[in-house]
Amino acid sequence: MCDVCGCGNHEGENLYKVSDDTGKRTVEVKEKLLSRNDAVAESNRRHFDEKGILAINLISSPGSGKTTLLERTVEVLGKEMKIGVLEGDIETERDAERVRAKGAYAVQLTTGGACHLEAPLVHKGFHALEKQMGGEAPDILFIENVGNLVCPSSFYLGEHIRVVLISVPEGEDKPAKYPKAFKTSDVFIITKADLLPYFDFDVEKVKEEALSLNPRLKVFVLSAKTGEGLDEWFSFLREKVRERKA
Ligand SMILES: Nc1nc2c(ncn2[C@@H]2O[C@H](COP(=O)(O)OP(=O)(O)OP(=O)(O)O)[C@@H](O)[C@H]2O)c(=O)[nH]1
Ligand SMILES: [Mg+2]
Ligand SMILES: [Zn+2]
Ligand SMILES: [Zn+2]
Repeated sequence: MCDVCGCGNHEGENLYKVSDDTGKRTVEVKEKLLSRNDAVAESNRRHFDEKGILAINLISSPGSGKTTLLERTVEVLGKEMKIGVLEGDIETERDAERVRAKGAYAVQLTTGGACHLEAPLVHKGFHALEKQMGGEAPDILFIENVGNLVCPSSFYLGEHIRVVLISVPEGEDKPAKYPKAFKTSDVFIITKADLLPYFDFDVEKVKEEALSLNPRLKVFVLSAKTGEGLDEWFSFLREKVRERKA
């Protein structure tokens, strides 16, 4: 369960509905949890660096199109390089099965209730993936986080690149409402661009809002359905893989 948003509600104690006094303790507990996560994340990062792996953490609300984008990515880049995927979900193997069907190596991580991935689970998953790959390492490791635009932003997993995705039907007001996901990411992808004619979604306005939160963001606008914008995404990934190997 999650001690960041308080959704875990451990033994009836909602961590955010507390008095000032208990609040102080809550902050300490949170800091301890996060620093333990970060220590394992750093060790994940060393694993990735030693093996020349580019690790990418994908964060979005449920249904924004993370797995669909991975399916398209594996179809194309899977012919040029080895792609591994860690699929984070609360339950089911469905997303791992989907990307495996496209030719990726994939391990499903089920959190059994938690709304985000944490570094120790990713560490376990990474070693399971290595085993699946017969001891080889992928060129790119995608980590698809649990569908949630809030809590995953607080947990560094050891990734080199963090990607936040918003799909057109979700609405153009999302960056300012979920600022942490945007402030901590390197890439912002607007997905389902094929639906722009049917929604009031001003791409320029959304880009501007996201960039005002984080000017470092590299922005892509794409559709996994029509293929629009995918080439730019693939070129970006190829370039990053080259940099990592160099
Ligand atoms: N029109 C349109 N639909 C899309 C696009 N990408 C994904 N979808 C649809 O959106 C739905 C959800 O897509 P997923 O890829 O499963 O979303 P997800 O982010 O992986 O969802 P969770 O893993 O549950 O968080 C599916 O019905 C997809 O077919 C797109 O570019 N255009
Ligand atoms: Mg998915
Ligand atoms: Zn949570
Ligand atoms: Zn290890």
